Amino acid sequence: MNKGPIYVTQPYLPPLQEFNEYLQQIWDSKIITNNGPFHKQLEQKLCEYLGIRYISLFANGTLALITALQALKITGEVITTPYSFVASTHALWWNNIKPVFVDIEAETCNLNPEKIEEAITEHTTAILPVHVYGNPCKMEKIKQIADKHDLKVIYDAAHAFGVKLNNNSVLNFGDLSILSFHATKVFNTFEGGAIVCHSPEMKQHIDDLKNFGFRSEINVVAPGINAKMNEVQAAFGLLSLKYLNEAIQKRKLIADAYRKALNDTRGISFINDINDVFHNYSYFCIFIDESTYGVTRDDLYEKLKMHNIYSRRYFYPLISNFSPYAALSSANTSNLPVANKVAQEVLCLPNYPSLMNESVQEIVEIIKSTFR
Ligand code: T4K
Repeated sequence: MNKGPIYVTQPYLPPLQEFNEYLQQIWDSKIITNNGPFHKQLEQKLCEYLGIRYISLFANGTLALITALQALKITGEVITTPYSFVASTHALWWNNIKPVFVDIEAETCNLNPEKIEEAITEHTTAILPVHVYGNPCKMEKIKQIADKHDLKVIYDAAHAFGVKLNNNSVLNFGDLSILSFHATKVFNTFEGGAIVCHSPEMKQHIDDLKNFGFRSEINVVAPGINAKMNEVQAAFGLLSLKYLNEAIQKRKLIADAYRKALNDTRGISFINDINDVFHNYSYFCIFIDESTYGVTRDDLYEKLKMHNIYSRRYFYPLISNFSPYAALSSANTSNLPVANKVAQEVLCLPNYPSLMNESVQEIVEIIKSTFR
């Protein structure tokens, strides 16, 4: 029935004609990077759109994360989740920081605040939680723990663009939050990312760090890196922003359709919308209980593939099970029972604005007919 392959996601691409107009301006000005006019405009527009005060644009989310840790001078040990994209933990390694994995809660797949305190040692300096699939972490509880133990909190909000709790951006919590604008994200600039902070001084410091530490032509104030977003990326972001609400609405309709259709399928569960949260529907994942569904997650993944449908197992394997980290004591399966179980059960289904209703129905039919 479907003509071509269906991937877990496809980037939202605004009309090319309109992008050409931005490109023309770049060609005219010949400013293609280094805090040009589109870069400045995008920072301003994102602050307005997201309901935040300060943002620094980056070449990608991973460099934003690495730089956020530098900006706060984080050292020693950092408590984090094994249930994320590898970049969350790699950023610690690149800063010579030891990751300490703490288990997740099954309901949201986020770091379980109840498990954080027992992992704190004299070397702990920060907590790095992830708003997995854009579902907000228990931020108040995490703040209480961080304040009590004098720890910094850096949120990996790569999935949480536009997500709000009680009408307040999740990016307003924690010391810093990072975003990813990768092609696979709700809002993309091809590649891209950002750090969100809460003071002009911190914004200045982050801007220094992402541009070699240059404050002026003859003054280097910090050992910075080159992590800047360029003008073509920023222009694309400005244009995409105009279409974003519509794109999120389409994702919501698809998530609703999956939930409605799969609600009564035994052995299949999913995360419902959370009260008081404005969601961005960045991922739609199901969890397969093999004992009830009668088929393993991996068998369903393969079956979908046979139909040219490429779901993804985000996040399997756990970061803690990858070779660079597997020898850490906190990576032990007995320390992470929930994360290990969820990683075996999860399957992210295609959800993106241009996904056809017929494709959603086909995916649902395959899932239902695979049940034994
Ligand atoms: N923290 C978290 C929690 C993250 O999830 C990520 C990134 C980061 C930090 C780091 O941010 P960045 O440095 O990436 O800005 C993808 C993305 O590469 C990665 O950005 C993302 N998380 C992760 C969850 O997913 P892959 O290896 O699964 O991507 P890939 O290339 O297999 O793409 C998935 C599907 O998307 C493809 O099957 C087809 C479609 N696709 C992909 C690309 C790149 C397109 O249609 N067009 C495209 O250009 O990692």
